[in-house]
Amino acid sequence: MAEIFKNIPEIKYEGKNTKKPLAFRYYDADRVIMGKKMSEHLPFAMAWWHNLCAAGTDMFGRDTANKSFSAEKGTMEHAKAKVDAGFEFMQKLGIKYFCFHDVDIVPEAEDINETSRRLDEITDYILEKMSGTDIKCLWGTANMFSNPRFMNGAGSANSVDVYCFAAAQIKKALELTVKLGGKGYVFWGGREGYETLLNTDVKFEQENIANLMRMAVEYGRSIGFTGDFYIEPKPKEPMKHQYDFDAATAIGFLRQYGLDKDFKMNIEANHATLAGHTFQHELRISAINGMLGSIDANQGDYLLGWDTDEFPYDVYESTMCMYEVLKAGGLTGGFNFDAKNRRPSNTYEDMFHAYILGMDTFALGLIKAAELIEDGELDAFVEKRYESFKNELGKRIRSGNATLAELAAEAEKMGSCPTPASGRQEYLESIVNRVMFG
Ligand code: XUL
Ligand code: CO
Repeated sequence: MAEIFKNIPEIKYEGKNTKKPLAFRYYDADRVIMGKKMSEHLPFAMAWWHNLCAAGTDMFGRDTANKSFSAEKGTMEHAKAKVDAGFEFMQKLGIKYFCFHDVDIVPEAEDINETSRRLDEITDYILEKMSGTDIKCLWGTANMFSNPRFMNGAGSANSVDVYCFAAAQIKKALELTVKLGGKGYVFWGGREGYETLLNTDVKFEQENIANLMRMAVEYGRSIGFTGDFYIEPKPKEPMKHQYDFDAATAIGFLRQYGLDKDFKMNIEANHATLAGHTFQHELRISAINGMLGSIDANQGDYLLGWDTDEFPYDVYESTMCMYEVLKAGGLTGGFNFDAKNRRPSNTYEDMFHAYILGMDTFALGLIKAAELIEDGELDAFVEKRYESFKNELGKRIRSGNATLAELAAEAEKMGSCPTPASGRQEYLESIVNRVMFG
């Protein structure tokens, strides 16, 4: 097999002082942090669509990068060249997982039967490439947002015919995920929402989405899929309003329709900020509900109101992410770089720089999060902050046995409320800085 990324060596850990551009400064796969290797804490994944398909096209201009990999685009030769490029790329970086949509791995045909045939062929080829490597599939999904047939939604479509196409794509993508040994299956509802309530029956659409998910779970389990299904919340874009607005909304939806045993969240950093939350907030809400499954690791831009899908470099954010992940006992999924090079970063080398940046940002975040936990001051503060609930009355409140009248009587006995204690936010932020830079 001819080398595609010529002049790019295997990327190695060289330490933070190295001046070598193509090297890890923080990601040291075998380094043990809190009893586990970095590579186990951080199961990184390559996103097929951004890395092997996206070439810099935006609303105002065409491709800037060449992702033909020496084959003609739109052909099965090109699909195979992308597989070759993807495996060489992952091997050079030591990435052990990949994520894909059905239409990332083959050119979509007019007829869905032909698309399915192509998908069978390419997944045979991917399986061949996987054998003899330790590269695995993290999750698969069906793209139910690009094709014009989904302009009115997929699971939320107003047409039974379109709904059938969504079902067919999910069925096939589940079969492919099982064939490739995928750990998870994602639902990202890009077209599951509305532009205007003037033409939309929200309850009807949500029931249909839930039914489609239920059928997916039933079918997936029947063909041996034992992994997690994920909802990937996002509040908007492409739709004005998307039903899976944020983790709290998606978890409520899953519980309402009895899907919560089979689903977890796939939390994307940039989606969190679009919803007006921090990344950490979305992770915390998922974790406390037992639904922290997987992560789409990227970063938004606070000055821009859309999903910029940048490679993460904000170490505060990755630290607080890893703080949540460590406290939750790790992920069942992994860290998928749902991120793309900026349009002017258009060379093969830039693809490597992007992943090196992302992997180093999360490695550094892991190191700092472990230090924060080992330091213990934040935990001790939180523990102390709620300590009044350890008295008899507090215990009765916590166990759900107190009555409103009893508590009111207590307040009346006190007459005026004792001065509440400070939340010490600025002090706690200075502890974070001490651990980050001290
Ligand atoms: C879109 C997005 C998707 C999902 C998979 O914002 O994040 O790429 O991750 O469909
Ligand atoms: Co994503």
